[in-house]
Amino acid sequence: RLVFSDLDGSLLDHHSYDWTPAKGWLERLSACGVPVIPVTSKTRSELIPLRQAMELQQTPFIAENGAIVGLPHAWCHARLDRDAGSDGLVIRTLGVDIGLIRQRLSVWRERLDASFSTMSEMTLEQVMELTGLTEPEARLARLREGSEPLIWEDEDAMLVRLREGLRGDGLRIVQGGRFWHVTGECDKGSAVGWLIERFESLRGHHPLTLALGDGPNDVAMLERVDQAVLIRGGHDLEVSPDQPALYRSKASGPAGWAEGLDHWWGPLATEGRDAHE
Ligand code: 2M8
Ligand code: MG
Ligand code: MG
Repeated sequence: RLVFSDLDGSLLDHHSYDWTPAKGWLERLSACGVPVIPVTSKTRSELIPLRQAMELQQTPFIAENGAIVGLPHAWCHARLDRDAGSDGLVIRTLGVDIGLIRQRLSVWRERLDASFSTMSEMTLEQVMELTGLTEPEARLARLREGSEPLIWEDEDAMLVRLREGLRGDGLRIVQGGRFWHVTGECDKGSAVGWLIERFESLRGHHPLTLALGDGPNDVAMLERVDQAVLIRGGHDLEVSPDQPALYRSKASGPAGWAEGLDHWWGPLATEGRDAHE
C-alpha cells in the first residue's frame, strides 16, 4: 500500500499548518509499514524540516506540484540512481528549470499586458503576510527549482490567454490553495504515476494506492490512484467519473484527512503489519 498526500489544507491545516488530528493515523501507517508520500506545491527546502517533524524521512516526496521527486535509498535502483546527495536522497526533476519559467512569465506579462505578482517579485514580508508562514519558512518557500507561484490580479479571460501562451512554451498553470503555480509539463498526477511505476519495478507488484487532497492542483493525483479522498476546502471541485472510488470528507484539513483514512482503511487499524507491505 501507498498513501499520497497533499500538505496545505489536507494533512496540514490551511491556516495553522498543524497536523495533530492526523497523528494517530500517521503512527498507525508507519507501524504497518505503509509509506505516506507528501505531494505538494512546497519546495524541496520546505520539506526538509517538515519531513523530519512528521517522521517521514524514510518515504519519497513530490515537491513543487510534480516538478521535483525525492527518493530515499530504498526507492532507488542500485545501478541507475547513484547520484545521492549528502542527505542520502536522489533527486529527479520531471519539470523544467525555474529560470525558464520566470523568463517566459515576464515575456507573456509584457505581451498580454497582464497583471499578476510572482512570489519571486514579492518581498519576504509580503510572502509572510499572504501565507501566514514564519520568516524562516517563507525563505524556504522562495527557494524554488521547478515552479513559480503567483497571485492573479486580472480578469478570468486574461488567464485563459496566459494559459494558451504558456502552453506553446511547454508550460502549465494550475491553481493551488492561495496561489496559481506555473510548471513544466508535469502535475501531481504524472509525478504520482511515475512513483507508482518505480514501486512496481522495484517490488514486482501493483500497490493499493490512496490519495488525499483539497485543491484544483490535486485533482490529477486523485484521478490517478485506486482510492481517493477529496478533503473539504475552499474550492468547489469536480473529479472525473472515471474515478468511482472518491470519498468527500465532511471535515476539512487534517481532521478530514483522518476521516478519509477511516473511510477507506478503517480495518487497517486493527490488522497486523505483514499483510500491508
Ligand atoms: C504555496 O502553495 C500553496 C499550496 O496549495 C498555495 O498555493 O496556497 C507555495 O508557495 C508553498 O511553497 C508554500 O509553502 C505555501 C504556503 O501557504 O503556498
Ligand atoms: Mg492543498
Ligand atoms: Mg498543495
